[in-house]
This record gives sequence, structure tokens and C-alpha cells, in this order.
Amino acid sequence: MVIENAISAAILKSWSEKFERNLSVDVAIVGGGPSALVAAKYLADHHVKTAVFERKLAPGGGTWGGGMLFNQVVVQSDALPILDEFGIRHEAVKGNEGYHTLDSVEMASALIYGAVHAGAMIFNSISVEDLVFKEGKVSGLVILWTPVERLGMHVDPLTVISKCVLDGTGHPSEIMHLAVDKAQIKLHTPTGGILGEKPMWVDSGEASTLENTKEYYPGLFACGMSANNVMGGYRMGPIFGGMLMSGQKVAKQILESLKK
Ligand code: 48F
Repeated sequence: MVIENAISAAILKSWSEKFERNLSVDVAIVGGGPSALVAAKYLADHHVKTAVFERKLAPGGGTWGGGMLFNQVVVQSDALPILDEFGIRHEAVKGNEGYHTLDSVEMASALIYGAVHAGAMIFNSISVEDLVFKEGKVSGLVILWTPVERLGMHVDPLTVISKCVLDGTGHPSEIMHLAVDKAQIKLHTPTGGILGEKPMWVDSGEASTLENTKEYYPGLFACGMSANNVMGGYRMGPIFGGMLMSGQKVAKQILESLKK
């Protein structure tokens, strides 16, 4: 085979095999932001078959840009063990004990590398546009290439079947909206719906992100800013400890749920 054809054939064949292996997974994660990437690593570390579907070309969500494009972020001491596990370096903030700065590009790349090397599969440039919802159960995802979605092309999607779905879509809680609006699910919230994110209050937002990380319907979990939006928590800006700990917490909850 001429090399030009061999390269194309190798890519098509290896990608198809990879995709086919992930048509049925234990956990399908929507969005590749920091909370989702931490969850993906911990689930894969526990031999849970995990696939992440990220709309953008580069996973990492809101980590890359730091605060207002100054590519540094802040993490509180509670989350340092997670940074250390991913090999992300950090420096104590002088005069403000308990807070640490780190390079947001190092963080994004290390989170991606850590999740993939633990065994999670990341599919980029794929948007989740719907849930598979069979006999009242959340059963997987409906996926489409992002460029197709963006161009508004009339193309039917494909599906991935899963035991659990994790909404890691950040501020918009896209999957929770689909669950409420299309599947007409009542979430485990005071109204059964999505309460909506409140303005900035850093310490409250950090605490509530962790509290709000949970299963909102059998088999449907939310982490990070998505969880906070569902339960009406406050936003917190470029401090990321809550996101990292939320990913770890939801992974533990999913592990428990898969045992049942
Ligand atoms: O928003 P995002 O970074 O998620 P997160 O883990 O972290 C939030 C922080 O970045 C920041 C913050 C913390 O201080 O306030 O905002 O909650 O990443 C969410 C990812 O999900 C992707 C989106 O492109 C982003 O990379 N995403 C959103 N909707 C979809 C999606 C979808 N329908 N299909 C696939 N990916």
C-alpha cells in the first residue's frame, strides 16, 4: 500500500476500533473540564470503563485561561493531594495561608494526561446532544461531531450506551437540562428542576460545589459547576480546589452506585 493510503487506513481503522470498544461503557462523561477529568482518572484507576465526550478540540474546559487570561489559577490546601497525584506543581501564596498558585496550562495538560493514562478514553470534538432514555432509565448519550452541530447540518447522530451518565458540562448543565426538558425527569432538587447559578461568592461557591456533587436521578450524576448550577450555588471564579474535589467525590459516588 502506498504510504499516503497506509496512513489514512491506519487512522480510520484504529479510530474505528477505539470507538467501537467504547460504544458501551460503564460511565459516559459529558465534558472534559477539570472536575470531569479528575472523575475520569479515579474511575479508570478503579478499572471502570469510562469515556469522556468533549465538544471542543482541546479538553480542559475553563482551566486553560486561568483568571482573565492570566494563565495562573488558585487552589486551596484541601485539594493539594489531588494536584500531587496528577504531578501538578504548585506554590504557596505568601501572606495568604492555605492558598496556592499553579500554572493553568500545566494543570489542563496534566489533568488530560492523567485521565488518559489511567485508562479513560477521551473523544474530542464530539458534542452530546441528547440522552438515551429507555423505559424511564438514563441509558446513554446521543453524540454528534461538533462541526456538524455548529453548522446546523441535518445529520442524524450516533449513540453510546452506559450504566451511568456524568454531567460535567460546567455552567450550562446541558445534560441536566436535557433530562428535565426532554426526558421530563424530576431531579433530586427542591423543585425537581434546575435552580440556576447565583453570582460570585467564592467561599460559599467552593463549599456548595462539593455539597451539590451527587446523583440527581438514578444513573445521572453532576459534578463541578454543573452541579452548582443545578442546585443554585454561587460561582467562584478561578479557584479550582472545589472542581478537583468534586471530580473525586463524584467518582466515589459512581463507584458505590455501580456496586449495587
Ligand atoms: O466548564 P468546565 O471547565 O467544567 P467544570 O469542571 O469546571 C468549571 C471551571 O472551569 C470554571 C469555574 C471554576 O472556578 O467556574 O468555569 O465544571 O468544562 C466543561 C466542558 O464541557 C464541555 C465544554 O466544552 C467544556 O470543555 N461541554 C459542555 N457541553 C457539552 C460539552 C456537550 N453538550 N457535549 C460535550 N461537551
